[in-house]
Amino acid sequence: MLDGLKDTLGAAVKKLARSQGIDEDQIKALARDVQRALLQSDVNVRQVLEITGRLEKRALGEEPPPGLPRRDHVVKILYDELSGLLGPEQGLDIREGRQNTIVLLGIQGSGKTTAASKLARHLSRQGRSVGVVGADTHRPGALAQLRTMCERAGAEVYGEEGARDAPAIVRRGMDHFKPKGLDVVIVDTAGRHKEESGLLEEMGRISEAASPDVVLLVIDGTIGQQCRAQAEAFHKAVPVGGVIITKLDSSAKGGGALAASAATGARVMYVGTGERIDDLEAFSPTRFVGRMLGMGDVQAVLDLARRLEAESDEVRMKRITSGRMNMDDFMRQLEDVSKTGSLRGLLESMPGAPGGLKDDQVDKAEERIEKWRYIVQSMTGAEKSDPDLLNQSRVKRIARGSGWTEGDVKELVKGYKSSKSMMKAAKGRQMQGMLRRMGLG
Ligand SMILES: Nc1nc2c(ncn2[C@@H]2O[C@H](COP(=O)(O)OP(=O)(O)OP(=O)(O)O)[C@@H](O)[C@H]2O)c(=O)[nH]1
Ligand SMILES: [Mg+2]
Repeated sequence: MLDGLKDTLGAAVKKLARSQGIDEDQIKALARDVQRALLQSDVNVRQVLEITGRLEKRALGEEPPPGLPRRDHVVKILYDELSGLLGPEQGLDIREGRQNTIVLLGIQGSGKTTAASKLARHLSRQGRSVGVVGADTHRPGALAQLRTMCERAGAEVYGEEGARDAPAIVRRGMDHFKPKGLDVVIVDTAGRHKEESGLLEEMGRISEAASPDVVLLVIDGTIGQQCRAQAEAFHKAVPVGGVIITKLDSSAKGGGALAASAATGARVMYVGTGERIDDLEAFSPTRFVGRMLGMGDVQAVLDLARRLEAESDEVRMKRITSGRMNMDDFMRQLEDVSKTGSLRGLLESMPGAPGGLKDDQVDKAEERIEKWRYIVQSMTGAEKSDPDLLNQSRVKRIARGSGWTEGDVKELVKGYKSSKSMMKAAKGRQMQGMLRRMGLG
């Protein structure tokens, strides 16, 4: 999959690994190689320039944690930036003990019917019972195609030969499966040409009939960066919870497709990598980038960097006390505190906190940290390092992605901001005392 991108990026990393000291020329050359690789993969020019601009700036400006060779640090920055381009990690959330309904949308030929059966197969392999509703009333033979493919997936198909009213089929299909207590029901829909606004309207009515837990948009990866416009158009009609990008095996433009979808805030959850029923992969941005860079080389670097970064708390503390705390620092502090069980101490040290805290107040605070953890996971790398970026539309996207409300996201931002200014104000000695009380010193 995406061999071109992999070859070019892999070669750039190898070139860097072979070089002796790292100087500005080498970093510039790396940025150029990355630019070329991304553009060839049809990533949008603006995204490419943004990412290579940041790569250069960070590689030249940031000090590696003590002990990490500069060269490895640069590889790690490259890895960070590329994963950031693909958005946060997010899989399909299947709730246990009830039926989960998934509606697949997408234009004609994008790969919906194939994806429906691949997904049915994928989920039944995980031990889940799956039913599929065929609601494509436009394409002759659609139901037969679905039945053939789903037979291989071991999933029952509900369909009505010759019926015309797709939303009504969906309603009856839902009634049919409801008493069976399945784990998942997948609805395959019709895709006509993208210009037809009737398609989007019908999608709305199907979605109403199915009341899905999640709508997945199926996009043909061979269209590259045009994915963005398509994802946006669909999202206006129906809230899209995730994306499946298909045909990544037969396209050099897959990188652009992935990056463009992520840029809309949609999560790429699966990628199709072939015509066979097993050619579906759960998509993980970090794993994907690792593979593109040649995971063998990169994993060791990342492990080392992580270890050294954990050791370089000094660096982090300096950042925090100089008022440059980022969202990761904030969460790390909260997590360290809740891990060491000194949350009570922290809460009691907060200005305005009542003297003796009740247990349920501590429990509430722990719940809140848990909630915030999900919210932070829905932020992009850029948002985490600069939470000032969080405007209304980003807050909305994060709320949608994390499953909490916009109010919850704002509460986190407020908590972060007050903690940031408190940390800045409490420098030096005072800071030490406070950290100790928080279980950090
Ligand atoms: N190479 C490759 N081909 C794929 C992949 N996914 C789907 N296809 C092919 O793309 C074509 C269209 O797939 P379908 O699943 O029928 O697409 P659809 O969206 O259901 O099409 P309509 O129902 O007509 O809108 C078929 O020939 C599939 O075999 C993939 O991941 N890789
Ligand atoms: Mg179809």
